[in-house]
Amino acid sequence: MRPVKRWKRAAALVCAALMLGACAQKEPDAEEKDENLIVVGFSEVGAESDWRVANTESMKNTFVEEKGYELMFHDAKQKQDSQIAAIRNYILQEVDYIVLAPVVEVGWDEVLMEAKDAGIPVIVVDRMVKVEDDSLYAAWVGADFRKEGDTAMQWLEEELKRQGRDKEPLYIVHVQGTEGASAQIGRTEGLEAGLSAHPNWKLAARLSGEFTQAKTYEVVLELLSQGTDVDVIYCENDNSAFGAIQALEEKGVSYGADGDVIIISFDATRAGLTACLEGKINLDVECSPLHGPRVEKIIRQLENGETPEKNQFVEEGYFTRENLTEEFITEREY
Ligand code: GZL
Repeated sequence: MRPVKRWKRAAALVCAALMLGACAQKEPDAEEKDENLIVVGFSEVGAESDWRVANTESMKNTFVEEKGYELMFHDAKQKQDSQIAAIRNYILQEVDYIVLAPVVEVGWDEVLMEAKDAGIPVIVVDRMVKVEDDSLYAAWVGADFRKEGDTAMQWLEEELKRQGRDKEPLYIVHVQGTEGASAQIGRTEGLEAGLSAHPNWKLAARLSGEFTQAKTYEVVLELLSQGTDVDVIYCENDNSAFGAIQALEEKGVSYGADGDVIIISFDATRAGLTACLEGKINLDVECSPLHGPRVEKIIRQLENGETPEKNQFVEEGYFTRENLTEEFITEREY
């Protein structure tokens, strides 16, 4: 483990507090910390969704002092500039590892080169980074977002056959997540492939829900007020699905497993699965946020001088009312 210079980190901490404001969370006096701890600097996207909160919790529950870690955490409030500043702060403080959950895929080459020049390995988690030189990060772990979209299209095709609606025109409203995020890119690609494969499926509207309930409620309510034909609302995460449902209910439009409008969602958080069990969401495609242990495994490999697998995809399923029970939902970790 790299010798961590406490006095330099303390000085950098003062700079960081000025630069990043209250976002930079730091444990009490570093002097009390055990010199042998592995210091991990984690740059998180924000707290925009239930999924993101669970992802943060997984990281904080993993990198604890009892397991030999000191975690430095920064919430970027979905701003890439803020993430870049946090990474520079971690470099100043000479952390042992940087973990980055990138808000979008591009714009990381320069700061990741600075980390590389400082000899600090970077592990990318959840969304991906697109960089010229993939030696700028040691490993990535996350979901196959295109596959998630394909899973949703496969299910929709089968569901329409089951309902005897597979030959009719079908109007799909697409609510996208944060533009440029891997989850948005992959899930959008899945829908676009589905639209290309089914000439009777029509894109009624493409809206930006930014992965949040509030924004999705606003844009879907506006669309419904225009009298647009809607048969399916394809929401790129659960919080967007909750916003769409809020708008549908306000307009008195029936939806879900027993209604007119089919709701497709992603993440399969506990709240999303509860809505699915209640018949409010027709399909919820799983996207695990529990990356803490997966990132720790990568760090342990690096500590042991091993080379972790570069891109590590997590296996995922999907849920409908038919394959859910209250007990199952209660027992899930998120
Ligand atoms: C997916 C993750 C997305 C979730 C959203 O891995 O990047 O960001 O689907 C979250 O809930 O905001």
